[in-house]
Amino acid sequence: MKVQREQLLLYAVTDRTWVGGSTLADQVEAAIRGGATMVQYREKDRERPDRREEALRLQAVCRRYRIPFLINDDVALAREIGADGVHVGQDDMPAAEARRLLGPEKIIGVTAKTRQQALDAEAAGADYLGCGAVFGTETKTDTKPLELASLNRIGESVSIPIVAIGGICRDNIGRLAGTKIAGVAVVSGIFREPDAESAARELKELARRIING
Ligand code: TZP
Ligand code: MG
Repeated sequence: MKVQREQLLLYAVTDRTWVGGSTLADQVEAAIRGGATMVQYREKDRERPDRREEALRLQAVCRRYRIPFLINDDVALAREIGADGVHVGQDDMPAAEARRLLGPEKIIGVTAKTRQQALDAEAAGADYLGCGAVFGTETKTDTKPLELASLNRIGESVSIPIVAIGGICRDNIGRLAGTKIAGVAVVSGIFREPDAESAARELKELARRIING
């Protein structure tokens, strides 16, 4: 399953920090009902068996809505459960190796913060790039800011679509207007909100306006 540009418009990346009395699967379903176009399971602190079980639950939800479901970092888990793809950072398994293991049909996303990383990822078989952090974020503390000029340079250098990530919320998404992105990847702007569905709905509408004119 290869990714279409439109499927990157509102990319919901999970964080169970704010799940409270709900479940992550319910939160993801709410995000999808609000309009999330793709989902990434990113739960770095969970033990493997719990992660596998939770990933399977989320995958079932995504399948029901025909939304691509990707796993962050863990290519072995993605293979094991038959996820639609993986997202790997620069310190994770190299994209070429992930491609070799997953085959040509799966979606591979790669984090790229420079033009060179973007070109290398494209050459290695990436389907899309995640670029950030475009704004300040509390979700990932070890990430450096990426200026919008650099985001555009990356977008101009490759022919695969790019998504912006990092601190994107309803109040600042408008600042991405005119950049070369196909969509936005959002964690707290959806999952920290008390109503993930309406947060996703609002972000999708705003993303649509800045991306498709
Ligand atoms: N990579 C760069 S910033 C970031 C990741 C995973 C975190 C994005 O989370 P949020 O809550 O949308 O800022
Ligand atoms: Mg990673």
